Amino acid sequence: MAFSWFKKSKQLNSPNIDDTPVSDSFDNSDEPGALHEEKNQEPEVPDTSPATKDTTDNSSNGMFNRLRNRLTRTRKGLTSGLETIFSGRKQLDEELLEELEELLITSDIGVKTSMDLIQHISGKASKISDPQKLKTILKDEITQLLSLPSHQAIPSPALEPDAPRPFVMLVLGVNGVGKTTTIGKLAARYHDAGKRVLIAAADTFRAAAGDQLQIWSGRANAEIVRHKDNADPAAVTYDAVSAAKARGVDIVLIDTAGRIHTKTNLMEELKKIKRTVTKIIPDAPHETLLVLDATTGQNALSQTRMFHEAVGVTGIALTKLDGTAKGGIVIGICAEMNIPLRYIGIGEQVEDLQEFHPADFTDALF
Ligand SMILES: Nc1nc2c(ncn2[C@@H]2O[C@H](COP(=O)(O)OP(=O)(O)OP(=O)(O)O)[C@@H](O)[C@H]2O)c(=O)[nH]1
Ligand SMILES: [Mg+2]
Repeated sequence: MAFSWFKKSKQLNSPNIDDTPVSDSFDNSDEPGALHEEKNQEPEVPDTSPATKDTTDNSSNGMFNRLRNRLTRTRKGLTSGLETIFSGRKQLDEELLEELEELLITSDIGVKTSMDLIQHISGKASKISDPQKLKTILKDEITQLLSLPSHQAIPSPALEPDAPRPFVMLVLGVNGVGKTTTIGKLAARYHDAGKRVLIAAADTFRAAAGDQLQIWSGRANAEIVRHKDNADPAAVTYDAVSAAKARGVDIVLIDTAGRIHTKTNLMEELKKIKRTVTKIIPDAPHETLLVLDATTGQNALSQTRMFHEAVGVTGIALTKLDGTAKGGIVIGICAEMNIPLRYIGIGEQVEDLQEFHPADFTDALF
């Protein structure tokens, strides 16, 4: 069924994805409650769930419950939005599709991906007579979108049986996105998997950064290589990777600054760190992990393009999905970037980093 809606020339660049300036600070302005009416909500995961009690249940059920719980804001935004736009209507017409597209864009799925989804849904319009049916079809479409072979990447290459040793992971991202926290969580995960982990404190810009990392390394039983504040990050990297090689460490995690003293460009600094790693281990870094903050919405896409162009990103970790109604950014990243989303951050605790599994994510979202 063709809707004239599709013939309308839409502004693909509005909001402007490519030209969005990269935020130098972390945008905390997301107020999910204000985005959508919160009527007709689904029942929440009961308060007795492990996530609510903040105890750790790492069974697959426990992890799924925690994921579902932490995605509550995004889920409520989507489901109550679907109810609202369907209220008083009996069928999926052009106007409803426009409102649906707006809802998807508000959830930060992205303009292009939202339009693609709407196009598919409009083809099934005759089958959609109530919000529940619409929800099912939207879920199917998103599942299909995330099921493309390009999104079925290995979630944790460092834990693959044939992973290089030491496996060197360079962690990047603008300031405040959650790099250090993600490194701490990864270090704990790798330690629990029986790996010997070393952290390089190559963020020498912020005085407290090394201390923060020291605390995380203590929690995760990881070794740490640290120099004085304002030391050369490449020198820290050199010492850390050399030590890892000499000591037979399995995994090296390099924490970098999101912001540096003005004279040197951040990207130039990162390139230098990368060259230093390569000097010691020619095929390293084996992973260049970009950390993105989900609450910054579409800005995350422009950050990805910027870092990828400069240093070549091989994997993404998307943090703070618990703090936003805009969790649709996961779908936007998967659909628009050809870089695997490996981890999602759903809280500040060590167990709040999960490998990204598209099917679980979609189930938790609806
Ligand atoms: N709610 C929530 N908070 C998170 C998550 N990941 C990180 N944070 C918080 O975000 C804040 C910034 O995290 P950091 O790890 O210090 O970020 P960073 O990128 O290392 O910051 P800089 O070193 O200043 O560039 C901290 O308060 C973290 O606890 C997450 O998944 N959910
Ligand atoms: Mg940091």
